[in-house]
Amino acid sequence: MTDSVVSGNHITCSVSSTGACSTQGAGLWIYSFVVYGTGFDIRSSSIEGNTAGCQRTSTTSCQVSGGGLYVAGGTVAITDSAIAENEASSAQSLESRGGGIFVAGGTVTVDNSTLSGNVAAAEGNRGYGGAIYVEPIGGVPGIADLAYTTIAANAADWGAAFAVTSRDASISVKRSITASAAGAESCWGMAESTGSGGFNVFTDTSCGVPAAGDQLGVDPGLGDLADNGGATLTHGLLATSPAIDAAGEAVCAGHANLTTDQRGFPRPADGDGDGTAVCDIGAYEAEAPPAPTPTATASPTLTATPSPSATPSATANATPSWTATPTRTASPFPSVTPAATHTPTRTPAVVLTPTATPFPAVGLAGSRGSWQPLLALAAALSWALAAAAGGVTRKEPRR
Ligand SMILES: [Ca+2]
Repeated sequence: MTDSVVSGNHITCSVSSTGACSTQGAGLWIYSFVVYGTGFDIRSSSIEGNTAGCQRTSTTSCQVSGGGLYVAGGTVAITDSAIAENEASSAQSLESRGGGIFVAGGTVTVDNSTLSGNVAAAEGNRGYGGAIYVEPIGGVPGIADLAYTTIAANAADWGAAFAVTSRDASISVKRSITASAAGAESCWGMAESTGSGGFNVFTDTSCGVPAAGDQLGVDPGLGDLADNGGATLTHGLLATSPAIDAAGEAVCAGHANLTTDQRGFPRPADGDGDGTAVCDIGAYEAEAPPAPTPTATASPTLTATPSPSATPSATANATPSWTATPTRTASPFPSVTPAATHTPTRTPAVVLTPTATPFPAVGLAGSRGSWQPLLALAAALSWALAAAAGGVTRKEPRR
């Protein structure tokens, strides 16, 4: 089934006698296609707004299974499609299971698709698996395996997104978004189911053992279910979504390599604009942000930017190199010229023996006898003074 729409169908049952009443697959009921050696493909199609319910009398057991799609064995592949706003519910039903898809044995693979707004609800809180419910049948395990899929805004009494009933039933998701209302548990019965194949965004922690790349308890940043291009409805990713470029691979490996998203837009794209195109988690690939358009700016006023002052580079405290201690050169001692021994030659003192020099006779009349000694004394005195001054050479007196 390709490029098709299955929408607005409704089934119900009503019995007035004792017995069971069951409704299955309001949109599609697919029975064991593997028997005929092939699977059943749903591609680029929408299964929307189908409802399964029942009318029950007081003595009737009523079960409602698969609002959008009921799979009984075989292999079903869903690609590039939307399964939205289907419902398995009735106020009177004993049990409602699989608002979007009910898998009763067999394998359903889902790629590049959106499961949104599907509901499983029943009287007495017995609605299970808002988007998908899986159980085995007749010894045939039931398997749902999802990749690059967005599961959002589904609701149920147990397992807003997924519910399984036994070890022979499993739901695994990888590189997908599972987002439920605040406080709701997305998964029920999956503690023993593999659950995560990695690189998922979950709004809570109910979906089994986490794997590498999982983001748990995280708001995936989804837009409303809308026509974002392509043939089917999708949840766009807000610019702040943690799913953008977070799938951990540049080749988007679902059950086959996916070169476009659910809408047909190329994937991967460089949604975070870091220069590397990585696949986004979920069915929607955010486009690369537009390159900033340079706006003409008025010629900038040049402000003198002070040149940065050079940060002084830490100089290592130079350890002063030891200056060579000057080699003492033997200072030549001044040669001492031995002082000439002065041997004073004593000039023998001349011993003067004053001799009375006879004064010339002075003829003085009258008083010759009284002037004589006085004149001699004066002459001796005069000579002695001249000798003391050195100016007189005295003649050695004759002997
Ligand atoms: Ca991307």
